[in-house]
Amino acid sequence: MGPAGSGKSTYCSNMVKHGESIRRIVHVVNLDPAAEHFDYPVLVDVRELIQVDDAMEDESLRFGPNGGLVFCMEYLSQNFDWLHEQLDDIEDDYILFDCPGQIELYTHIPVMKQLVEALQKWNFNVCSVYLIDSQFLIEASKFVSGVLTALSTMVNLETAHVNVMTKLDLLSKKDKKQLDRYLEPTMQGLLYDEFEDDKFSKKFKKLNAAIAAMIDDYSLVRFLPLDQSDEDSINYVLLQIDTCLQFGEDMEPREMREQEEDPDQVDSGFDG
Ligand SMILES: Nc1nc2c(ncn2[C@@H]2O[C@H](COP(=O)(O)OP(=O)(O)OP(=O)(O)O)[C@@H](O)[C@H]2O)c(=O)[nH]1
Ligand SMILES: [Mg+2]
Repeated sequence: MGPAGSGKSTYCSNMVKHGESIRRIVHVVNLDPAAEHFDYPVLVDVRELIQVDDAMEDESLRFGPNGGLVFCMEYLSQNFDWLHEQLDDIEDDYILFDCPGQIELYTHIPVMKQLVEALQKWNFNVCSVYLIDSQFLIEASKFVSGVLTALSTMVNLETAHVNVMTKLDLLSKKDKKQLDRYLEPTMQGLLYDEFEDDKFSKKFKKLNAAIAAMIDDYSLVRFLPLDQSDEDSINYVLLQIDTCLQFGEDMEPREMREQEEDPDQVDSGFDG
């Protein structure tokens, strides 16, 4: 998940490619009814159930793009059986869900929460991965709004949750030097620097201090850095998420079985 353009589809595509290089199968489900371009192979595509044009072009609906998307996602929530059928035969069941970016799906309407509950009912371990573009983070005021959206998603979905800062390859050397401040942020410290200036009113500063204290109180907002040009960085993110999912805990016996059958084959075939 994550705001529009934060790199969700690219993340999925990078994880599929990384999976190929470490002999691990990563499936992707496209959950964006408005998706036009992605370059990963899809296991399931929500557009086969409904797409945003259906809701926009229908004479009786006539939605715009955002209302259309909400309509499609609600339609999906009424048709989870369809999704369950498509997921039923998967053996190597590490599945990424490439979600739409609209924040209201995570904060205002229940569809994503319902999806999480359905997946859990079907015995999947679920971890939310929330992506934010590092270009927006390297400025304290934008960072706060990014953190708040990540936090409200986390509180709303109630799953294990990992925040990832994407597009590090695009940061300048100067911005990279500041990165540590943002990966494990103390909000009060960040905002103190930003709003020290006298041009801000007392009330505005007080509001920001209150928001910062609230975020610090949760002390749950951390970001994993992701540089798609660095294989180690991709692997690090994958492993952190594996830990949250307890993924691969049942791998050992199967790995040993496979080694007995085929001594060359060590790390393929995970069970989720
Ligand atoms: N350099 C660089 N570009 C990236 C990275 N991730 C995404 N991009 C670019 O950012 C743009 C948006 O990426 P997408 O993966 O489509 O983002 P998205 O979150 O799926 O976007 P929506 O589905 O429209 O919400 C594309 O032009 C990508 O090529 C990255 O890590 N590095
Ligand atoms: Mg996308």
